[in-house]
Amino acid sequence: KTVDVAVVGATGAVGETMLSILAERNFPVGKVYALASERSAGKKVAFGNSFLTVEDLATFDFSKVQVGLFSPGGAISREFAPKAAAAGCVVIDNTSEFRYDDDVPLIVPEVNAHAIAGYTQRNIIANPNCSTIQMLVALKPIYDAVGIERINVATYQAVSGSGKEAIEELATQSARKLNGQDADAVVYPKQIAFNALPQIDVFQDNGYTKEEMKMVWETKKIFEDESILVNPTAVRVPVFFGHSEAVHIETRDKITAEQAWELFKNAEGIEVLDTRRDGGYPTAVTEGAGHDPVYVGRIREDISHERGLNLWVVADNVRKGAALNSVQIAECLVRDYL
Ligand code: 2RA
Repeated sequence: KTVDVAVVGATGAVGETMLSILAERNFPVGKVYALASERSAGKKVAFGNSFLTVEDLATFDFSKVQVGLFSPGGAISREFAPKAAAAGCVVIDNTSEFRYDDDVPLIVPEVNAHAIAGYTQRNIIANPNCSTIQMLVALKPIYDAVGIERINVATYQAVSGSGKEAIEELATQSARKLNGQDADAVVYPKQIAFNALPQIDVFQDNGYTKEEMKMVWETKKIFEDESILVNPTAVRVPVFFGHSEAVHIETRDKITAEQAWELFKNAEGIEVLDTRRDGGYPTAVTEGAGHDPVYVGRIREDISHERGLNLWVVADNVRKGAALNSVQIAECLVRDYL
């Protein structure tokens, strides 16, 4: 069985990666349409060994496709996802626009694929935030085995999470600074080259940023557990691709590092890199960029808490954090529901 697919936001970092992953994974596409703004219509984007001509989203007839992979920015999804859904296209949306609606499933296939069944309510499925996805893929086996009462997490997020302009800003700013020149901070509030910014997205009244609160809200929804306590600090670092996270959890029942290691080794979507030797852990540059698994290392019992466990979690934020997770949701949808 094949399905016709539209990729919305096809010229963006995530949209381009969605197209390449659809081709890489031999997704059963009949026709695939690359959609973007009128300004981008006519451009060519790669799809496997061929090219697609970008079409104008505003005039596209969504009754022509069964699945829409959206990553066009929140405002565009807000306007066009309901229209596509009404035309019979099942929308898998990568923006935060619909994630917190009770009648929209929020899916990490390795964690809660069963919840995809709820897509029939609005014909919309939401893709979680990249920093949430990699953390919950890593925590799922622990959560199922011994329960998790509390999560403290500090993230070290690549600039590609902010899109192509941010990638360009890091490169240009770094070169200018190395040349002793000034470099304006445009995408970010402050210089990102050779720096670390403890702000991703806007500040909330409680002093957390929206990126941090997304990790709180989405963890509770995806684990279907309103009691779990989540305390994030999200930091932007001068890395191009790959988010890293220092995760400290308090489990309900005691688990040793060895027991956790075994759970990770046998868990879907996880690769363990943890030798306790020089370089024996995953990093954004080596394992993060361009890879699909969620990598787990630095597994160790918390010396300050009897049921504490510490992890270092790395994943490609554009692939598993957005495009791949969306395509995996589409694969489950086509296999089990369409
Ligand atoms: C970021 N998680 O990293 C956000 C959106 N991709 O900027």
